[in-house]
Amino acid sequence: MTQFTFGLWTVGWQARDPFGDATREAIDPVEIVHRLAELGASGVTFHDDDLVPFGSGDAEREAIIDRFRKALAETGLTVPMATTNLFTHPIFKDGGFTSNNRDIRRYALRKVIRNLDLAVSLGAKTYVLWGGREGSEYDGAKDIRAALDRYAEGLNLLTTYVQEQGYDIRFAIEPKPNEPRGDILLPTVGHAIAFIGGLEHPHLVGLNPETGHEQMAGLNFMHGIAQALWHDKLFHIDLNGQRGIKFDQDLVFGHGDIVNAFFLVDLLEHGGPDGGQAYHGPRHFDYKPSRTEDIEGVWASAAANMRMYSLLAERAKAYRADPEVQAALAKSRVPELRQPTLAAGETAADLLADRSAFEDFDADAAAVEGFSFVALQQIAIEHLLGAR
Ligand code: GLT
Ligand code: MN
Ligand code: MN
Ligand code: MN
Repeated sequence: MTQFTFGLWTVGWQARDPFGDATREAIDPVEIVHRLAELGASGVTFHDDDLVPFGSGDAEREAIIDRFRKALAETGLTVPMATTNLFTHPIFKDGGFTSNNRDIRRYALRKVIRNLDLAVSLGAKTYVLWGGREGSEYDGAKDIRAALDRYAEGLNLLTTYVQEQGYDIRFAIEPKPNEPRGDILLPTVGHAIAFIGGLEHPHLVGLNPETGHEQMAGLNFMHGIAQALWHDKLFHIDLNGQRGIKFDQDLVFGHGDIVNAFFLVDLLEHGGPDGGQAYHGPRHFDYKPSRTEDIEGVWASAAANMRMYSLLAERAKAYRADPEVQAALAKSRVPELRQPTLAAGETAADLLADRSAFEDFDADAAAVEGFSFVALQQIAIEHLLGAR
């Protein structure tokens, strides 16, 4: 069974935006747990402040956590991931790990560790870091190299801490190009992967890419996920929908670029060795029920995410199983790319000695043949539309 998970902050979003007030009441996290379980989700994720309101005292915090644990036990919902809110409180207006103010950086680290301890006690295996406020509006206001030093310092502290504690948890950086900051540090999957390579414990740090965040930068989300898999860095995933380069829409999964969503699901479900799953973690939806929706619309939109994923998985399965698709893939030479360009043991000298590769190679003749990519795409779209 596919594991579907949702953040408390997704269905719980009250739809306050920069131009308008909330259109919905807050929902008790305990109710969210029960409703998600009824809808068929297997897990729930949260920011510290989604569960325990900022500024709650220790006794209050314990009481809230106890109620939450009880709801989890009653429903069987798991907590595979948790994260920290380092963006809502005004203290974080210039960031958490990379604020110019050192005291704020120290406070941010403490806030993360406090919720990390809770996350581990609830069984979470992934701890997400979305640095939405880590960035700037003004190029002269932030020393970017120093900020990256501080970002790395924070992650190095956390990876050392979890090893000292013997925790079985890894960190996942969530890139985003902009919003709420004018420019956010580690803006894309590629930037984050490069950054991880410079950390002290890179094996404990991977990615939590979000569909809309890559698409806001005009990038191909499926390509980003494929590269994260190639680096063994797809620790978690935030699925949602986005229509083009504009503000972060957080639509239902598949309600944005559905063709890219189809190929993404195909990759996750069939991109592994022997056509199996390429990613085994939770299919986590980080969407926002649109501001126009009432509470009924909230639960309908939550169900829509799971339904979209399941429908796309069904369509991808039919696509993979279709002999015409296999023939079209072969005609387009898609499987041929898996064949190494050099023969086993072949050296540069051998390649240079191979006259058939160059001197006797008829480039003009080889250029005539087309790749039939359009025909392949047409079959894929017909499967996506249920026309095959
Ligand atoms: C916030 C952000 C999301 C992140 C969440 C994790 S918070 O809602 O817009 O994309 O995944 O901090
Ligand atoms: Mn988003
Ligand atoms: Mn978001
Ligand atoms: Mn997200």
